[in-house]
Order: sequence, then structure tokens, then C-alpha cells
Amino acid sequence: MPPLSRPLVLLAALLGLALAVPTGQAAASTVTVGVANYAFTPSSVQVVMGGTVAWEFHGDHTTTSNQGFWNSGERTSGSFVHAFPDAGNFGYHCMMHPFMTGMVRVPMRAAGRPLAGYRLTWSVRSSTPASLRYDVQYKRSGATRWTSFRSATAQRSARFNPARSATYLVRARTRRVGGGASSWTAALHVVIR
Ligand SMILES: [Cu+2]
Repeated sequence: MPPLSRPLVLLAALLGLALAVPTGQAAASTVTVGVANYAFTPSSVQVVMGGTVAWEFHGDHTTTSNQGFWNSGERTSGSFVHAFPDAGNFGYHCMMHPFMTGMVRVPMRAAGRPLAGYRLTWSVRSSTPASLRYDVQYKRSGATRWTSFRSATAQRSARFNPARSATYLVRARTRRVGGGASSWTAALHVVIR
């Protein structure tokens, strides 16, 4: 390698690293979780709406949603794949070893601009099944109380453009009709001008 190219390689490596940090933190479309040694590894994962989680079994366990969204049943090998089209934080456990717990985080989305408002999306399904509904809340940054934006709605996205200029936090969760709800997503920050 010519000596002058070396700083360039270093620079490229540094730039690559800088670019890799946000990419690494962003939600992936497919994530693999190991089920072995009485643990889910990693125990908390994030996927984009519409992404999938594949649990790979090594030993006798289950992956079981805390709210009945999915249940692999007992498995000793192979993988169990589940899709996550809806926003929420979905806790789960192993039925045989309740101390084995995990979380799948599925963020909601906001697309838009401060002056034009945003389209919030909390599900990427093409239709909402009768068994599912969504809750969406917002609050101004610094406010203590959340305000309902949509409650038990079958809507999967909506425009968000409040009259008052502020930074707003928005969050969503998915509920099973007649059953439990996921935990709320992490708050998404949107600036309205
Ligand atoms: Cu187990």
C-alpha cells in the first residue's frame, strides 16, 4: 500500500465508524435472539414495524408473549419466527422458566416537518384485525400528563399537527381486544412550528 493512502484508509475507517453508530442503533428488520443457558440473548431487541424476530432454540424453552401476542410452545432446537407489524414494547418470557424474560421494542414512526406537521404511523398492517386495537398518546415536552390522541382505534396512522408550537412526545401501544396491551413505545420527539 502506498504510504499516502494510509491516512485515507484511517479516515475512511473513522467515517465508517461514525456512520455505523447511528445505523447500529437504528431498528433492524430482522433480529435473532438466542435461547440457551436459561437466557434470551440479547434480552432486549429493537425491530422496525414489519420486522421479524427469530428465536433460535438450544435447550428446552418457550418464547411466550406476556400479553398473548405469540407463543412458540415448547421447543428444544430450530427457530421460531414472529413478525411485528405493530408498534409497542412487547415483553415475553419462557413458560418453563419464568425468570427468563425478554423484550421486543417496535418504535412508531413520524414523517413530516415542523411547519407542516407529521404523519404518525403505529402499524404497517394493510388492515387491522378485529382482535387488535391501538392507543396513541402525546404531550408537550416538559408536561407531566399524557393526552390521548387515539384510544382503542383501528386506525394505523394519522396526521399530527397541533396548533401550538412546541416539541411534542408521542407514544403508542398495541392491545388485544379482551386481552392485555403491550407496554408503550419509547417516546418519539416531534417539533411543531
Ligand atoms: Cu426456559
